[in-house]
Amino acid sequence: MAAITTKPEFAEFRQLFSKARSVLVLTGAGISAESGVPTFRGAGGLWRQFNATDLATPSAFAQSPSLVWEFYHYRRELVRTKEPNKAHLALVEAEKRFEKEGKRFFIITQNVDGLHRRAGSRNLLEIHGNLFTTRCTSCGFIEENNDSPICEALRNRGLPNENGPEIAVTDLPSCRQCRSLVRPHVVWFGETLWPDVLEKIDEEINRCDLFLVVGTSSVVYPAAAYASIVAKCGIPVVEINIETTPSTAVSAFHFEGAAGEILPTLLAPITDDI
Ligand code: BJW
Ligand code: ZN
Repeated sequence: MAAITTKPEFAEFRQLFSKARSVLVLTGAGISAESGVPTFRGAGGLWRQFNATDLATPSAFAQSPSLVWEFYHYRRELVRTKEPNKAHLALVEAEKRFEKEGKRFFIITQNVDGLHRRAGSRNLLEIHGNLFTTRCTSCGFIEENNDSPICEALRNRGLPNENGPEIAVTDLPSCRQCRSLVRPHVVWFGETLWPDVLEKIDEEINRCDLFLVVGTSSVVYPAAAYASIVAKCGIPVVEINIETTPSTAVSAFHFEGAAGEILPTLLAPITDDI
């Protein structure tokens, strides 16, 4: 990690970080990549012959709830086998330290994998929902569901290279209250984020004085707009990614590399070098 600490931007970032009273972090799929969770637009973004983003839509679910449930069942089972990585843990450590010092540290994640929560982050908003929560398509009942498999009909299904017959809707996960079909409680393309979530995002954006953007391609709205909104208010934006993205242009610093390698050094206790 000598490479990053010798960069002039590193020392400049550490100055900003030492003065920050309210750090906001936006994370995307890239932060979980080192845990072995595929990103959306990377090589792992294909499931069977489908783009993950084509299945994360209300129309895909309307057309084939069976197919979409197989896809989400596959991802639930995959994520269960994965652990938070050094990037998730560096954020947890930073949050604890900030709290002790009476400062704010808050994470907005687009990820539905629950790894931030499992790592121990508490000041956290999962803006696209969570793989382990369901919502009834009829009565709207929402509940956490960690069953494995989520229903008998999905046992041994969802494999990326094995198509099976359609599962009848009545055999798919159903609501405890009204027996109707449930869906993953996540935000699909074309759906709006939940009003309470949007309100909380606004609040956090308005109060932050340093904004970190980690492992997101910054192409999916509304999250894609946050870096430029924050930058327009004169708040420094710092991007950590293995590639440049639309957020790079508005970032004061872009640290190129894997989040699990960069974040632990970037967010290490400030007394180490100041
Ligand atoms: C690493 C790394 C390592 C790898 N270390 N980095 C304005 C303009 C144009 C369109 C729209 C607009 N407003 C809304 C829209 C429509 C749409 C949208 O944004 N479309 C764009 C694609 C153009 N947005 C919506 O529909 C949203 N709804 C909405 O805004 O409602 C109002 C409205 C609707 C319609 C029109 C106008 C207004 C809802 C978006 C919901 C997104 N849902 C998903 C699925 C969630 C459930 C699930 O997981 O199944 O969310 S799609 C998918 O993309 C998922 C992700 O959270 C999201 C973002 O992806 P992310 O996290 O950035 O992943 P990747 O794969 O794209 O990038 C990974 C990055 O990591 C890369 O940069 C790598 O380099 C990097 N990386 N390894 C650091 N080790
Ligand atoms: Zn119901």
